[in-house]
Amino acid sequence: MLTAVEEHHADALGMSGLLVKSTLIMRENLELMNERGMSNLPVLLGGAALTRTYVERDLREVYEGRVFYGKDAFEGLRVLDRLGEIVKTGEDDPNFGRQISERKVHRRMPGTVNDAPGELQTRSPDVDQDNPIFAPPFFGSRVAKGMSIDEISDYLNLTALFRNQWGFRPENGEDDPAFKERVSATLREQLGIAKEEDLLVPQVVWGHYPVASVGNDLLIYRDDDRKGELTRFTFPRQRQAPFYCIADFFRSFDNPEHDYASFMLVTMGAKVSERCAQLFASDRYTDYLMLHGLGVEMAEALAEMWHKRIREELGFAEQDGPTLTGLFRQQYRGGRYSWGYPACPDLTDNAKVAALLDASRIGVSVSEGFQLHPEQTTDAIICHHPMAKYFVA
Ligand code: B12
Repeated sequence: MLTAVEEHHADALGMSGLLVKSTLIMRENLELMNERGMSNLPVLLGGAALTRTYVERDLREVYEGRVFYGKDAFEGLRVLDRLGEIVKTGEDDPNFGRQISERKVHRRMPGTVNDAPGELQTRSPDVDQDNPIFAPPFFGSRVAKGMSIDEISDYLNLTALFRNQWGFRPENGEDDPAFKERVSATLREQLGIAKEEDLLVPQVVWGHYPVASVGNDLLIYRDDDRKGELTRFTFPRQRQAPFYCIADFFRSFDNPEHDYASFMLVTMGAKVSERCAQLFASDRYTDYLMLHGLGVEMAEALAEMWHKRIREELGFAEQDGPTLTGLFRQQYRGGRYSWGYPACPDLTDNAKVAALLDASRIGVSVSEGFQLHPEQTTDAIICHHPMAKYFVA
């Protein structure tokens, strides 16, 4: 990035962080810019993993120059406009981009559960241990390729795609069904292009394993004799009631009953990322936005579809809610947790999942920053326990 700044005589540098890990890299980048005497360059930061306070307090304390948070691209443009004015008029405001926001103080009422000392449990007393266990049809992992794009697109979250990714909004008092019907024409067109150019290459690696929990750990075995431990995951536990931890959703090691967990890693392949990069490089931003949005939401759709497939294999898919929107609200038995989300925030476990499932068979690797490559990839652990729903640890 710094080489590009020099090459293009940039007026400012923008960085975007999707994962929490990238926010730490941003901090290191700012420190490096200080060291190299490049802090005269204004920096704009944005992305799903950042907060305004992190940028306007923590990072302003680090960077010697100006640093701004951009909630969206428009806020970024407004900052650049103002920076342009400063250069043009010479009327500088030294506080602009440098003023450190006040630290937000979260006051807790004394005596609330948060303050209870020594409250940490080794297992949540609220999680039943007598739920039925569903034995999987096989142990170990399998690969699936060549799924139909049309079948996967039936699982698309149209609100996420049309509004969040593509930025469409209802027009002239349209209600939601009319809005979705109108934008569906664009979806059909985009899917048509993707199919014609073979841009979406859905691939899955998934598996079922005997498991046992020990405190916050989940031990994963090769076979039902539970002799060969393949790997283990350590999950965080809530520090207040109901003290949930993902490990609680499985029988403990000392329980005579054997329990099972499923894992999956799904990808839409590298081709869509490559095509997106080409479109971006040739300034075809609308085409880029449409294809990128489609690719990432198709990855989500494939995850939803394969999770259903796993429920079918385990034999309780008939408990699913009747609608697709219901599936997005976890109306099914059990739950699916992706690493990096609040019940299992540790992104380094992406590497363990990829190794357990041997994700190289579908061309997926894990970067130094524990990001999954290609971009349109996601992994998860699937629990059959009926109480396994989203929570924040
Ligand atoms: C869609 C999505 C996915 C998709 C695609 C991701 C992608 N590459 O785009 C898929 C299914 C592939 C995915 C996978 C994963 N995801 Co995800 N995903 C999301 C989701 C729901 C939306 C992200 C998105 O595309 N938004 C739409 C775009 C347009 O918005 P945006 O990126 O925020 O950008 C806007 C602004 O932030 C701003 N902006 C952005 N950058 C910049 C820069 C500047 C300079 C400025 C001014 C403005 C600006 O402008 C943009 C337009 O308004 C978010 C949650 C959320 N609501 O944000 C989680 C989220 C990003 N994912 C998350 C996680 C954990 C993952 C996985 C690690 C899960 C897993 N274990 O599989 C994987 C990682 C994938 C990988 N390759 O490594 C976490 C990340 C937090 C963390 N712990 O690091 C999030 C925040 C969810 C959460 N609440 O925990 N994910």
